[in-house]
Amino acid sequence: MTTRREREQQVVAEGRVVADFGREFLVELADRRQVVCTRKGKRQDAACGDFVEVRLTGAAQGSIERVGTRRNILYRSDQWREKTLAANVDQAIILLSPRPAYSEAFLNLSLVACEAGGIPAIVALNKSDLPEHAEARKGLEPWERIGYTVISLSAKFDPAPLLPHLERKISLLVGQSGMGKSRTVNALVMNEVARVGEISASLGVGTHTTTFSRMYRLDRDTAIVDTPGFQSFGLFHLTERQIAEAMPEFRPHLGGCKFNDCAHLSEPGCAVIEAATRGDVSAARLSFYQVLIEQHRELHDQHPEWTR
Ligand SMILES: Nc1nc2c(ncn2[C@@H]2O[C@H](COP(=O)(O)OP(=O)(O)OP(=O)(O)O)[C@@H](O)[C@H]2O)c(=O)[nH]1
Ligand SMILES: [Mg+2]
Ligand SMILES: [Zn+2]
Repeated sequence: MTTRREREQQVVAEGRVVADFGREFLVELADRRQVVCTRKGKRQDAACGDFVEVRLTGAAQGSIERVGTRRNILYRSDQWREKTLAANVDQAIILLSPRPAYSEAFLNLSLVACEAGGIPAIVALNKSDLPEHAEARKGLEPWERIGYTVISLSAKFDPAPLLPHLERKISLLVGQSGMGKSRTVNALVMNEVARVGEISASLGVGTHTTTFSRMYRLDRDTAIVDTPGFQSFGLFHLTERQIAEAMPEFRPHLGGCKFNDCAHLSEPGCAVIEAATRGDVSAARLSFYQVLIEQHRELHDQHPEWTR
């Protein structure tokens, strides 16, 4: 326990969380000094990217006293809990690879999560050095038609195509395990990564598959956030309407349904379903949406306390 006098003598500083180890956070202060912080009390509510107020308790130690208001936040989730991926980012880069093959469901889910969170997303197909890349790239044409930017890169041999999309932004790398997120970060920021290896070793965290979110600065106003690979996004907090609005190609049709509360499942006079019949909305995306809504309803039936 610290006495009141000791606490009063401790310095309070502003900083930004640059790594979220779960129980501990790495906070970068204005003078670029990095301090390992605990979160005061039992709450673990700070996220990578958060602006925080830190009470310094030692040369390289502190405790997070306050978490600033967030511009946006993205969650990763499994069946049991939600964890934060990062907060206050400018865009998300959904990183895919032909081997292991990316999942279309994952791509669609991450795009919905980003749209609903107000985070612009681009799609990047990694491992362009692999022979399977060309076909995988063709498979992404439906997303390009919706209006998403799709680029190709090889984290191993040629990460350059990513560079113009990173400039003066904080980009969040999102993707399933093995897509090459860490390799991409490595290709962009060699030296820093070596340092993080040391930090993870000292915290007993493995260095292979990524287990925490970590922000790397490329220059003064450009940074990239590596995140742990995961399979799904928590969309339980969204309403059905928000999910439909998170499908950009649905938007022009949403006002045209016969019923005001149309969920676009099988209602008569549904403008979204009609658009799919004409081929203006892809059948695969409509079907993804409909399955998502059905799962959403099942979950909400189990949890009537959630809003729908
Ligand atoms: N051929 C080839 N292999 C790559 C490329 N990028 C990454 N890899 C390999 O793919 C594997 C997974 O890469 P990681 O960077 O660890 O993948 P990750 O997305 O960070 O995975 P998690 O941390 O588990 O989420 C490694 O063996 C990489 O060397 C690439 O451009 N070409
Ligand atoms: Mg990784
Ligand atoms: Zn409808």
